[in-house]
Amino acid sequence: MTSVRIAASILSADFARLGKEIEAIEKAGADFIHVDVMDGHFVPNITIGPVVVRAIRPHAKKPLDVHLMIAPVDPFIQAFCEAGADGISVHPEAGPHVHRTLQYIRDCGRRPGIVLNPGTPIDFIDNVLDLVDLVLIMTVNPGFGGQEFIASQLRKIEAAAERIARSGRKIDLEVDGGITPETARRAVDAGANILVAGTSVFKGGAANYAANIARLRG
Ligand code: S6P
Ligand code: MG
Repeated sequence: MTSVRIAASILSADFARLGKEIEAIEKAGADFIHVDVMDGHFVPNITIGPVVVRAIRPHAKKPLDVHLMIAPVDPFIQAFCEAGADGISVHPEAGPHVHRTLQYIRDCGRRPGIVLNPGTPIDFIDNVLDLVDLVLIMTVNPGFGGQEFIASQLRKIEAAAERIARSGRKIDLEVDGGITPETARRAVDAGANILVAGTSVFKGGAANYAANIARLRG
């Protein structure tokens, strides 16, 4: 499982010291910095906006993997692009024209991603696979860190992996929610190559980050 890449979700970092936390988690081996953007409307929590992405940008050497859980999403894409997001992932339920939204992210020079909630059918990726660099399968209902992995989504990860392989395009398959060393292995066995983890990487303070990440790599 050594080739799996880890996207550290700063939702579980110390928000009073975000810059330092990002530097520490990168030093510990994180491959991406995952930024969870929530609006209290699309999901039942409020987190951060473009000004925070702009503020953390200079502290991150690794790509900022921005997960937008906001609706409507379209009016904010440009702001996140300008703030320094490298990848921007959107939910198909977050606007009326997900195809157009993904095209717009590409036109901004960013990596477009499509995200499926646990209740969203796999078929939602079929007509946009030619547009995306990333498929993100949620293994919790988004809104909060520290939730339990929903094992029924393993079949969806497998289905996404098959469809990505059939597309012939190089598309990353990311999994987000409830990732522990045990669920990491199951997600990777199902076909994931990027794991988002918050609780399990930031636990115990900076002295433990490298070991936490190493345990997820298996
Ligand atoms: C989960 C959240 C996710 C996160 C999360 C993962 O509600 O919306 O998008 O990336 O931070 O956290 P954890 O604690 O499950 O690893
Ligand atoms: Mg996320």
